[in-house]
Amino acid sequence: MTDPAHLAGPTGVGGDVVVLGTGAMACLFASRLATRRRVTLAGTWREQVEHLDRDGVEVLEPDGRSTRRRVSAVDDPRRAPGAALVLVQVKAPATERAALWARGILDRSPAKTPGLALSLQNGLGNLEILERVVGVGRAAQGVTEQAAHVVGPGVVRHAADGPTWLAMRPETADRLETVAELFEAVGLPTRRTGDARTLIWSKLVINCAINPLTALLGVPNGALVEEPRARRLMRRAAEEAATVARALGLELPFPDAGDRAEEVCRATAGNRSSMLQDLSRGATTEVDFISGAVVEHGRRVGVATPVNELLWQRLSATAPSGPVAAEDARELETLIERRDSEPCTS
Ligand code: KPL
Repeated sequence: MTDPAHLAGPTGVGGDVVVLGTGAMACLFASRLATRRRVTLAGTWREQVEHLDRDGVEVLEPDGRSTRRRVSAVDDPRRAPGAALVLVQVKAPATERAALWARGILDRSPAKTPGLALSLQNGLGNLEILERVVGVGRAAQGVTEQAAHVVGPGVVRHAADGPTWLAMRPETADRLETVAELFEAVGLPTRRTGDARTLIWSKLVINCAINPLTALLGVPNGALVEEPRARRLMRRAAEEAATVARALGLELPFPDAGDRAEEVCRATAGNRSSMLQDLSRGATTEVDFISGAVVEHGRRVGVATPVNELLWQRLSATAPSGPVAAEDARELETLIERRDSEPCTS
């Protein structure tokens, strides 16, 4: 296999990597990249950072194998070493802060060419923040169909393998191609697209359908297709978001948003969604950047999004009250009550 470092030099975007974030996705990407590169994870979750720095990151793979790889980890991202490639894998509410950290890391990089801060996050608005803080020529967007969750300090279960998509915009395409080759070389299947907005909305349609419902019901992704009422709400959330995307002039890469959401549920059946993981550990969720973003864009283009509105209101203390259908609200409450009387342990 060719070594992508030859394309950018050992100090370029094919060289050392800093991953901002220490959650499941950050650990998964760090573990893969550590087979070829020096990787530092930087985050503020102190217990996780201590384990990662001392014991490395352990990934339990879908086929039952497990790997443990050495990484460095720092609990103050301002002390992360300079690097020309920064993966931004913090939760959306932390992007503003992470963008400042990313700028410092890129500025400290020994590389002669400009580096890249690549967002691999869920939700709307992350790229715009990165562009503002690190500059358009150093900000890039990807989304990933990998699915993983944390099972213990420093240990991640890789629940499903899927492609990572990179938006090849003219400002960054040359360096992002090096990143794509690096990802492929370390076993992260990678696809390229020209359209960052469509890419982000394609993932948003899925996240607004799966994440809030799995979080509220405390179930793994696959459970949503097994319960008819949950399945109906999930499909409607996805369809509302797809209608908003179309009203914004975007052409989504799947004909039916509900079917696509079901497909992702089945492909990632055993995974605990990122929002369920956040809610379980008492962390702020991304619901404002997922359901909230769908509702707000829907308002701007005159598309009603009552199911997203309901999920947003149920999960966010700051969601403004808007119209929701009483029947949907009753159905959701019934599902939640059932969860409370039959707690799910998976
Ligand atoms: O992106 C995800 C997430 O959990 O954030 C999905 C695709 C729903 C996989 O769990």
